[in-house]
Amino acid sequence: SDIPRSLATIDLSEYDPEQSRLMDERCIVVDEQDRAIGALDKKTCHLMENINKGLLHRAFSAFVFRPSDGKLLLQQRATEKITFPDMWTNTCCSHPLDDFEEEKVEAKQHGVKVAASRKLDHELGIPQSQTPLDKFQFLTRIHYLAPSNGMWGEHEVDYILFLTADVDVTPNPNEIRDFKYVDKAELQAMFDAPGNSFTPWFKLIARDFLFGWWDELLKRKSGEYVDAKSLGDL
Ligand code: DMA
Ligand code: MN
Repeated sequence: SDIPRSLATIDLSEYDPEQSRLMDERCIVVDEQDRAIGALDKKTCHLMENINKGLLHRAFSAFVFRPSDGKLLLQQRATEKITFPDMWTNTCCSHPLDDFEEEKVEAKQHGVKVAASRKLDHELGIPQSQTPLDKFQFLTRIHYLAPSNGMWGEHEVDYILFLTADVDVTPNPNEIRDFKYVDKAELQAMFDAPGNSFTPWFKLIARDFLFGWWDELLKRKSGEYVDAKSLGDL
């Protein structure tokens, strides 16, 4: 399938200026087989009106685990975020960008790993020296669609990446309201408690994959997690 011919846009003057600026980033537009077919700004890619015409882009979801106790680092998205504000979610999500040649490299999921390292630094202040590309484990990629608030939503091929590493977190307040490390029981308690809201992709990944993979990870002292039914879900 091709990029739809006429696409909607919107005025962002009512939103946070920094988050509005980031809407100019250029996402990689893909077809249902995750073949890159072009590039469009993040704003265009995240309007439901365009998503409903089939517009789809490439993304990653990174999960950082602490080696000492196997706890997962969660973040709560900032109120300033235009999509899914204030929701709890996995360590870091974003997009490999068409703006950077390296982030378009598909071999060994190089591009999404480069993007993950860049955004772990940007959102959580984690120095890139603590997130070397060869430490990321690619688990699988999932195709999902989820509306957010108002006119906004997500429609992505999302690459799931695990990283077991000690990291120093210095949150960027424009991106992140809060963060915490949780074990499986603590995460389950958060899901069960009234009043917490979670991003739809995090709920989906937790339900279908995370708890099983997490058990596997805890069994392997080395943190060297391999395999997964890679690419099975497209
Ligand atoms: C988008 O995340 C990616 C996924 C997997 C939902 P995001 O909204 O946090 O992206 P960004 O931080 O670039 O706004
Ligand atoms: Mn997206």
